[in-house]
Order: sequence, then C-alpha cells, then structure tokens
Amino acid sequence: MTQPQWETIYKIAQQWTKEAGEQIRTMMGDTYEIHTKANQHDLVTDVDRHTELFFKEKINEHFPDHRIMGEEGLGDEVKDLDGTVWIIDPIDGTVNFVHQQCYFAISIGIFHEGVGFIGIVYDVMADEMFMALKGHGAFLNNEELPKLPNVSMNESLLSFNAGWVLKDRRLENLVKESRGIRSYGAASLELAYVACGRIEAYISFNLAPWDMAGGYVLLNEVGGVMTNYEGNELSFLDKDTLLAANPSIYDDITKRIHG
Ligand code: 2AM
Ligand code: CA
Repeated sequence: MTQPQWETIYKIAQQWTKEAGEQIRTMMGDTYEIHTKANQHDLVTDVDRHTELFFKEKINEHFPDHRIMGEEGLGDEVKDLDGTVWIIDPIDGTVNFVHQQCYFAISIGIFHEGVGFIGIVYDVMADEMFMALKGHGAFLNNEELPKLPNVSMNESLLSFNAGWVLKDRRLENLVKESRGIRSYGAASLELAYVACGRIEAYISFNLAPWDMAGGYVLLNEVGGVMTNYEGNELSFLDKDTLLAANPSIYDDITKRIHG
C-alpha cells in the first residue's frame, strides 16, 4: 500500500483493540504467569505477550509492509520511523493489571514517516476507548473531545508518580500550587485523561515510546502540548522523560520546574 488508507486502518485498529480487550478480560479469569523484568516495578505476564502476538499476527497478515515496535519485543527491531510503524504497548499499567485488575490500557500509536496519524488508548475494564485520527479530532467512545479549555494552575489537577518528587524536589512547587496531584500508574491512560480534561498535566521521568505514542496523537487533536521534561521534542525511538499538558498551563509548569 503506497498511500495508507487512514480511515480504513483507523477502523480496523479499533476493532482489533476491542477484540484484544475481550481476550484480556477472558484471560484474567484464568491463571497466568507473572515475571519481573528490570526490577520490582517492572512486570510482564503471559497476557502481555499473548496480546502483542495477537496484534503482530493481524498486522503482518493485513499490512505486511508495516513495521511493529512493541514493548514485549515480538515485533520488529525498529531504529527509525520510516514507512508505517505501529508502536504498541499490549498492556500499559501491568502492575495495575496484576494488583488491581483495572486501570490498565492497550496503547497504540500508528506513525507514518515519523508523523503520528492514529492514536488508540483503550481502558479494557472501563470499556473506554480514546481514539484519534490526525486532522479528524479525538473521541472517547462515541463522543468527540472538545479542544482543551483555558485553565489556571490553582484549578488544575496534575498527575505524577510520588517517586519523581524524590528525584526532583522542584516538583514540590506543583504540589503546593495546583488543586491536587493524582497518580494512575498507566502513562497512556494519564495522557488520555489530559486529552479529555480529567487532569491538566502528566509528568514522568522514564517512559518508552509505546507508553506515549497513542496518547501523543490524542493530545495533538485537542491542542495539548507534549515534550520531554526539558521541553525538547520526543523522538519516539528511545526512552525519555515526559511533560504533557493543557497548553494554558504548560509554561507555568516549566517556570516552576526550571525557573
Ligand atoms: P508498563 O506498565 O507498560 O510497564 C507506570 O508509572 C507507567 O510507567 C506505566 O505506564 C508503565 O508502563 C511505565 N513504566 C514502568 N516501568 C517502566 C520502565 N522501566 N521504562 C519505561 N516505562 C515504564
Ligand atoms: Ca506494557
């Protein structure tokens, strides 16, 4: 396919994501294996691997010239964003999946020549599908998400992991000056929440492209701003820090962090 048919890919990606979600809900009722990866914060289960494999088989069959960058490494070794690349986290929020059986998502970003075209973040247990096609708006299930409104810091809810305050004490300024801090433990969902206005910003110090790619496309469609913590563009090829925000408080946040 020389010219990707974005509307078609968008619909198919939504269908596959729903199907994968059904399979995850079924597999949760059975026993599955849990392994630690880098440390006790980093878990993977058979369900993560099964779900990534499901997408790999579907994509290879229907779009053989597309490449896959997936967290579990069952796709391709992707070192650039040439052509069409599906950036997939089969389960974002695996710790929540294992401990809470909720607050986890399937996250998919589909990029073409380095540009994000499709974003899907599916909260499997809440059955909330956040989705966007570049230039066609972002949706939560059937509802179109409005452009992000103007807000001020003292009426904003911000989201970051408590551990990051220990790494950068300047985050205390945000704790003091915002309306409150939340932490959900699934980056893609937190980005989706910024996109739909449930929170006004999300910060992380250690994310991979698959944690961010789906949410990035969602945020672009509603006018959100997304850079790394230093304010630089994200590559979607390497791990990075993240600052995603409603545009009306993005500068306020960077002033309070970087002075
Ligand atoms: P995961 O559940 O897919 O691993 C938790 O604060 C958020 O950070 C989740 O989105 C989680 O994704 C992600 N995360 C946890 N450990 C990570 C790591 N070592 N590198 C990148 N992202 C990580
Ligand atoms: Ca994951």
